[in-house]
Formats: sequence, C-alpha cells, structure tokens
Amino acid sequence: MSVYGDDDVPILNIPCNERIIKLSELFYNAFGCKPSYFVRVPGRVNIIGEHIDYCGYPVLPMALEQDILMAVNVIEESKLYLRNADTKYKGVDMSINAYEEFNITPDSSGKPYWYNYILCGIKGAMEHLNNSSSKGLQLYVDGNIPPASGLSSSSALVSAACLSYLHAHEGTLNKIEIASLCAKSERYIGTQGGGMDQAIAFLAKKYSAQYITFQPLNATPVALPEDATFVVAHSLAEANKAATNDFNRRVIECRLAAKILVTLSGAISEEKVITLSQLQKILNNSLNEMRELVLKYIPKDIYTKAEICKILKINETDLDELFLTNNTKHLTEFKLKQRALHVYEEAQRVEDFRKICTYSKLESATTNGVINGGTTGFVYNGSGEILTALGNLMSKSHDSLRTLYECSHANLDNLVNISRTMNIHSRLTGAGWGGCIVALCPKEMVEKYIETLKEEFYVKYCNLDKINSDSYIFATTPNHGALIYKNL
Ligand code: ADP
Ligand code: NG1
Ligand code: MG
Repeated sequence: MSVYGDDDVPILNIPCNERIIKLSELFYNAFGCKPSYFVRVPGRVNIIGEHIDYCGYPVLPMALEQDILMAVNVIEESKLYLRNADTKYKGVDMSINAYEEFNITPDSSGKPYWYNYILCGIKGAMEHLNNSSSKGLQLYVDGNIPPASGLSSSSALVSAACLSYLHAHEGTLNKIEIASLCAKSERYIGTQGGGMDQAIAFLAKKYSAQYITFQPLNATPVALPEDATFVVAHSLAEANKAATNDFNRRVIECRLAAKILVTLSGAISEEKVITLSQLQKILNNSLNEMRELVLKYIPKDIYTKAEICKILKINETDLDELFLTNNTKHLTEFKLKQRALHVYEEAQRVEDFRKICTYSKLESATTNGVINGGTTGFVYNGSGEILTALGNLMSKSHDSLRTLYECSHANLDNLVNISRTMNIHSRLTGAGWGGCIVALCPKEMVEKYIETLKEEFYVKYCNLDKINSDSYIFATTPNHGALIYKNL
C-alpha cells in the first residue's frame, strides 16, 4: 500500500538485499538493536550546466545508482551516535543541544570531519522544526559514491542526515521543500552552493535527466538520446570543496560581476546582492546580450578590491560584509569578466542541449524534417548528428571550465583529450579541481571506449594495474531519487 503522495519522499518496505543485511548486522553489532528505518540518497552526475546553479541558472543532472545508505534508530537520549561502514571514517558520539550551538568546524588542516556533513543536515532539520531536540539518533552510514569527486557525495550525506532527522520527528515536507532545506543546510559546511545537488537528490526520476530551475525550484524530465550512454571516469585526483576557498572564490566573483554590471549598466535592482540571472531578467536581455554587456562593462582581466570598491562606491568593510565569505575576505584580486562570460555561455549551452534532446525526441517520433537546435546552428538530419551536436556542447563546456573558470585539473584534461582522439566528447562534472569526467558515448562504442581509457589513462598515465582501474570508470543511466525504507 502506498503511504505517500507523488510530491513526497517515497516510503517503501525494507528490501532484502546483501547491502541492507550487512548494514543491519553492523548496526546491531554497534548498538545492540535493529535499525528502525533506512534512508537512501543518490549521488548525481551533472550532464551540463556547471558552476551556474548559484547564479540562478538551470542545470541538467541525473541521479546515479551509487548512494549513501543510512541505517537509523531513534532514541530517547539527546545524543547522536554516528558510525561508518568505511573504517577510515572514525565513529563519534556527541550530545545534541540546541542547534545554534552545533560545532561544525574543520580539523586543524582546514578539512571538514566526515560527520560535519551529518551535523549540517541535522542542524538544518532541527532549525526547520524549531526544536532543540529531546530525541537522539543512532546512525550507521554505508556510502559508495566516490568522495570528493564531483559526484555529490557530500550532498547525499547531508541530505540523508536531514531526512533521517525529519522522519524521526515526523516532519512533513514535500520533496521540493526538503531539497531546499538540504541546500541551505549544506551551506553550514562553509561552501555557498546553488542547490543543484540536493535538488536532483530528491527530484530525480528513473530513465530521464532533470532540467532543474531555481527560484522557484522545479524539475522537468529530459529524455536523453537512446543511442548513447553516459560514461563517468575518475581522474584519480580528489578535491574537497570545503577544504579550500576555490569554490567560494568563484561564487563571490560571480556576485561581484553581477553587482558591477547592475551598477554600470544603470539597471535598477531592489536586491543588495544580485545574481547574474536576476540581472538578465531585470534587463530583459538575451544571454548573448548579457555576454556583450560583460565585455563592455568589465573588460579587464583582473580587478583589485580597491577598484571594485571604487566602482561600487562602497568601502572595503562593506564589501567584505555584503559580498565576501569568511574564507574569501582576505583576497585582493578577482577575475570577473572570465567568470561572468563562462556563466552566460554555459547557461546558453544548457538551453541548447535541452532543446536538441527535446526536439530530437519529437522528430524521431514523427518523420524527418528540419528543426532548429537553439543557437548552435544545429539542424536535425538524423540521430548521429544529434550526438555530435550534444557532444560539441559538452566539449565547449569543458574548454570554458578549463580556461575561463580555471577549475579543471591536468588529469581531467588528459581524460578529455584521450576521449577526443576517439571522437568522444566529454567534460569535467561537478565543481572540478579533480574528480570525474562525464562522456557522451555512442552505445556501440562503450566497451571500446572504457578499454581505451583504462589502457591510455589508468595504466599508461597513472601506472595502475588494469584490473585495479575497473572501479574508476562506469557507464550509467538516470536513477531515481531519495527513499525511506521501513517495515510497513
Ligand atoms: P563531492 O564532490 O563528492 O560532493 P565534497 O568535497 O563536496 O565532494 O565532499 C566530500 C566529503 O564528503 C568527503 O571528504 C567526506 O568528508 C564526505 N563524505 C563523502 N562520502 C562519505 C562517506 N561515504 N562517508 C563519510 N563521509 C563521506
Ligand atoms: P560538488 O562538486 O558535487 O561538490 C558543487 C556544488 C553545486 C554546483 C557544482 C558546480 C555544493 C553542495 N555543490 O558540487 O551546487 O555549484 O559544484 O556546478 O555546493
Ligand atoms: Mg559536494
């Protein structure tokens, strides 16, 4: 019997599979009782639309099969008992007082403790429920999303913790509300993400990617070409986004670019801090017109803090207070033109990608004819050309992330270049600075592509044994979003 509506996180009977059995045993050995429910939140791969969610632009991710599975028991004691199936993540017990007093600080090297992500999720849920908690939780985590690799392991962990706490307290939020709450919760880790990861974690549907729009948050299914498979390959470089200021630096550069553009273009905004997409709406411009505005009003390669203050007619204290984060206040130089150009061009690529997917579906259902694929100059003539047009957009996205956004890594570029020698288009996915690429691979080439990457990248470039490279590369199809399992 179904006990949830379409808008709610599904609650299903506990499946009887090896992973659940193993996690239940670990849970029993640690806590001497069975878990009362499980939550499962998937990782994601973003197909296109990188570093634009926090500027308010739509993105196109899909959920992975890899996930965070969390076994949960609610206890009367006001404590958290946190355990992890991977022994590199040490267990911890702590009392939960008022959520305002949660200590979510990193270790001495600046890297967050793994359980800080859980505390973010629980803090967000407690804040939402406006309680300082009477009940506590025993949590056992089993995750198989490669961590710090752009596949959103962090948001799966934050979201699983938030959902566990909400369910324990019978919190009634629909998927969209929980996704927004989890996006807000994860910012307690220190990064100013835009909400893509938590949105797809809850709004994902099997068999289709999702076109996610923000303000208001919404997801529309996008059918991907049937003759292609998305392949994810790890660069063997990890990057924890909360351990450095690289991520926040990009966020604030976009904020500053938007504020300068609004000031110099004479547009009127009620907002103190404005996003690049809000500015486009106010001006009622096309994305291409926004590109031209960037070149006109922020032409320099580098802007100093003093120059920005002068343009905005504010002092450095106000600039710090309004626009910068704790870990970016000390920065003195900013790249505004490059970041804003990437954002407007990437936003256009998302629109083009979606249009081509949508039109090609319509077209294949009828007869052949001419369709216009956005600004790409693409004209539909058959399915091979669709893959080339989509692939070109992915390649351009990678080039822009490498040159304008400067968030690639030599290993990622190497993977992309090896793919290009096989005429396969790919791009870094997630925030970058390491992590994974996603490649659009014609179905009949998947086996050969995976073999070639193993040989040319993992064996020749990284000196791995071929057999050891198996776990770093996989083909994937769109999966469903977060679930709760309990005995119904
Ligand atoms: P990602 O791109 O995977 O989201 P982040 O840098 O945002 O990368 O977050 C990665 C961090 O999330 C890891 O360093 C670790 O602290 C935490 N994490 C991810 N997966 C797990 C897991 N299975 N168990 C514990 N912590 C995890
Ligand atoms: P990853 O790499 O998965 O941590 C981050 C942000 C996203 C988005 C992408 C870049 C968080 C939680 N995630 O993802 O919101 O900005 O980078 O497109 O901040
Ligand atoms: Mg993350």
